[in-house]
Amino acid sequence: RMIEEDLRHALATGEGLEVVYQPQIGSAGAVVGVEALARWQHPTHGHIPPSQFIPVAEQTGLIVPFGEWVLRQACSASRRWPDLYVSVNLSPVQFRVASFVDRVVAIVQETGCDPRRVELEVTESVLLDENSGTIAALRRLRHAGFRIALDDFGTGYSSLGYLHRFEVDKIKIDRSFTQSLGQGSKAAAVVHAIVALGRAMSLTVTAEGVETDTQKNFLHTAGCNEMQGFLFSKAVSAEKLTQMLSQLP
Ligand code: G
Ligand code: G
Ligand code: MN
Ligand code: NA
Repeated sequence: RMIEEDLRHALATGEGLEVVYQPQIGSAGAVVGVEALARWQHPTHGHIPPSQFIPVAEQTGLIVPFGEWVLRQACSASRRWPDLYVSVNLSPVQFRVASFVDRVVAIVQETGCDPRRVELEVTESVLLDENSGTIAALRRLRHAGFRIALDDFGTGYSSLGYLHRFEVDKIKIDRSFTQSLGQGSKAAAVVHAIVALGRAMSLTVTAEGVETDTQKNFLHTAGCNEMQGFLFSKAVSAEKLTQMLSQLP
């Protein structure tokens, strides 16, 4: 696999890899956090999206050093934004490493980052991996101060059974629901149900993929706590984000 060798090289040298940050907006309209998203500029193929290289990294185990690299970058960068939290995506594969929790804790310590400002995003598939020690790992991370967000909520198996067994702080409504708003009543019903569930369980509810004012207004009225999407900003470099924040009133 060419892409594997090239990714290994990129990781060893840092060449072509970057972490960008997409703002998350609170209900009062202020930026409250950012999601760290990996970018890879390949020397000959150009931009390769995460949807292509993350699966390769997962199959080859490279996701373990890659995930640690992203976390370290995000923690270091976030020291410039002390009022914001930073969210980092975790792959289920990272949870299979026995020392995973210790390594995550070591990275926040090394970078001088407060774990209470770090949110770890996991997908529903992570929670289905019942025998892997994942549940114990999530509990330990939470006790170490990290917040846990359930990403792509509603697209996986959506067994609601795990919500009372796993301690999570936030659910992120998948952008497929956001983007179906205004196309009939079903998406609206799903969003209302997720917000009600989140409120009943004292979870923060974030909507992803917000692109229009109509979607924003609907989500705001529905009681969604946070929003993220191109309407507010795409993911930008750490430098650009620092500049954007300094220009806000
Ligand atoms: O912008 P976007 O194309 O960046 O991201 C697509 C998907 O790739 C995201 O939904 C996210 O789940 C995944 N992704 C992006 N960056 C990372 C990362 O650093 N680690 C993991 N595990 N997934 C990531
Ligand atoms: O972690 P995850 O699946 O949720 O990552 C977010 C992904 O969604 C990234 O690929 C990011 O570029 C993308 N994204 C963020 N905001 C929007 C948006 O408003 N519209 C669309 N179509 N994609 C978005
Ligand atoms: Mn995410
Ligand atoms: Na998502």
